[in-house]
Amino acid sequence: MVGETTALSGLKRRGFLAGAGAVAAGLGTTHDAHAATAQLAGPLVRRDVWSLSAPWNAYTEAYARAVRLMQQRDPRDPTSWAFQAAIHGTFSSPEDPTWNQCQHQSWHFFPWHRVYLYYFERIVRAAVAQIGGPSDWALPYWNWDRPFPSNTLPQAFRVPQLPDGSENPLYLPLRRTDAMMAGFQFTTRQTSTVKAMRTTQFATPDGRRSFGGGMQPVAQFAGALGAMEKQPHNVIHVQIGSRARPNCTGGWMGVIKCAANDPVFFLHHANVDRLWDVWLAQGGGRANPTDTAWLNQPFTMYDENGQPVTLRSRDVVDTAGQLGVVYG
Ligand SMILES: [Cu+2]
Repeated sequence: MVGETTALSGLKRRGFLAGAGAVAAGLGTTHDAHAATAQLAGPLVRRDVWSLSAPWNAYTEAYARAVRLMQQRDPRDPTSWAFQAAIHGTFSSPEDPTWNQCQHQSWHFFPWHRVYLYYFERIVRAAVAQIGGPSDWALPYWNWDRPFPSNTLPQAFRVPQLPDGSENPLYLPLRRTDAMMAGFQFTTRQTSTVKAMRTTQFATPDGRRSFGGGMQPVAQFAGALGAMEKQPHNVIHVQIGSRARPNCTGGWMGVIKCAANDPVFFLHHANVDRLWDVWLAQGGGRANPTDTAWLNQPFTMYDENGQPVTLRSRDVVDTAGQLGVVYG
């Protein structure tokens, strides 16, 4: 099974990182999902987008060019922009069975989005390699919960052109308000993670007083929201793209079935993913669920070769050790 294979390669990767070049030969026998990162000397660093020069630097420009390349691919190609966005959510039909898979309002919210980001990032990195961008490209994150300018939409998403004068695919004038594109500042009330960070249970049966949501079976909208998903995750989605206007004309971010079409979605979610690690690091009894219903839940995505790959929540609980990704 693909799931078993990828889980195993995660373990082998740890051995590889421990320093044995000899293990590299073994990688050929596993699914190559982890092989590309294993070739790098160290973990991939997801950087704070506001710590990079704005609007353009090697990472944001490579992202823009990779997004353009992915947008040019056939929408039925799993590595295309349209397909990747549809895995999260789409109104398009006929529906591919791997579309509309995003997990919200349950304890699967964090692991599902982690697996989704991880394979999306691999697909982008492969596209970045194709256009000659940095080989250590990793998804930048947008930490909106910091003073100006961090609390504004990153500039690479607000300028209409790339350095060479071509159209910038990160620029979406339909984002909710002109103010958003002109540097609207989120208030600390909107971005605060304090309430979510105070929770000590990852999951509770009905999601109340939980960090990560209710103990529900997989469903795109299960109904039991965790504290972090509610605030600031949802608040920021709706602020960038209004929920009120029909057909996502107020910006994609406000409607789940359109949200992942906006390239800023992935920087927003990288920060939400980072906050899972921050929450755990606070200690005080905070821990991931030990229930097998959570640990063994499989999520299927596509890798950079367009091949289906499955990871379980238990395969992604350690971002550095299992995925080779760290937050800088
Ligand atoms: Cu989201």
